[in-house]
Amino acid sequence: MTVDEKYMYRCLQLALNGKGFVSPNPMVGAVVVHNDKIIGEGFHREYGKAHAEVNAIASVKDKSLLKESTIYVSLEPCAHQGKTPPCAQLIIDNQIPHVVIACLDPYPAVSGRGIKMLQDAGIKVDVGILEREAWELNKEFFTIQTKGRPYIYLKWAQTQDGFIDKARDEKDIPQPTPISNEFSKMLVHKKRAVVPAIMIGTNTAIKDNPSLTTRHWYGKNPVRVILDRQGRIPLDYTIFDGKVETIVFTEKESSPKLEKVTFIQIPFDENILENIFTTLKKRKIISVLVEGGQELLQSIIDKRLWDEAFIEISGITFNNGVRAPIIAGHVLNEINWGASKHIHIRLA
Ligand code: AOF
Ligand code: ZN
Repeated sequence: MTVDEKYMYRCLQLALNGKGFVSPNPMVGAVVVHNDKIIGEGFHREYGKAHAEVNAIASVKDKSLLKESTIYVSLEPCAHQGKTPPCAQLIIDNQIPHVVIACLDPYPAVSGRGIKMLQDAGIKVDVGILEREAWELNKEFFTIQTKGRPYIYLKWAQTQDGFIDKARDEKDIPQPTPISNEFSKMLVHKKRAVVPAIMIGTNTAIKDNPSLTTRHWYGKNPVRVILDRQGRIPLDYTIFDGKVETIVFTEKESSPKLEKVTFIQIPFDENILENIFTTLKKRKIISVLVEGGQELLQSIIDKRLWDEAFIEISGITFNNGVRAPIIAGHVLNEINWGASKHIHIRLA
């Protein structure tokens, strides 16, 4: 590990302290180094509040040392007047001669301008230290900025013989046959607790009457996002219990007034997924966990509108039923837990 990487790792570590508090802003950490010694540290603590550089510089006791220091930041210092003044200007004002950055800020008001401001002021700037790690840390923020949609996680459990559900008709509902074991269920709920939204299609909502909460873990419940073109989901179902914020995309002009439920009317045409994701982005939802069903998952896969997928292949067999989605990607991890295999893939 190089010296630059060592300090940049510390920036990433600090940045992580903002997890859960800064979204939809990125998590950012900064470290001020003088003569190979850290003399100041900071991170972006809360949405709308001071940026990492501000906190790091403020924590330096002897400000006269700044003129001989290097500041490490996990994201390009901002060049814009947002909710806070530009960090690049703060660095210039404090006459810090050297800035080391992990990656560029794709935010249109910044993207490269922060670096230019610094360089124009005669400051030495190095970019690209732990770039991949820094991207990974804020992959949701970067995806929103570069692709204009939230970061999409897909998740399903399938049987050994490739089914995600038994063939069920209206009279069987809602009685899904469990495929995951209790432990996997807990892991799914853990995942739910760290995403701002969870999404399912109409069939899943009708057949399973799910609650989409984090009850097997702890933490806040994500916003429920449901597709219901014709308003077929019964109003006494759990998703309408008024306990968790719920967004229903529908084609119907008029919908009932329900507590914590927002009906959004959109055309169910070939651009429906893009429209939904744009709407969620506008609502500051930076990532979505899509849990089913087959149709919704497959259409997201076919349109390459996903980023990561978590697939559990359990030991049981169904012989027939609803076929699991077909997906291909870059395998990040594959692990066996008891009778289940868990595969984690990323869009290639
Ligand atoms: C930095 N350091 O610690 C962070 C940055 O509304 P504002 O003023 O908080 O600006 C938000 C934008 O600033 C955000 O979208 C991202 O581009 C950048 N975040 N920049 O120099 C930081 N958190
Ligand atoms: Zn800033």
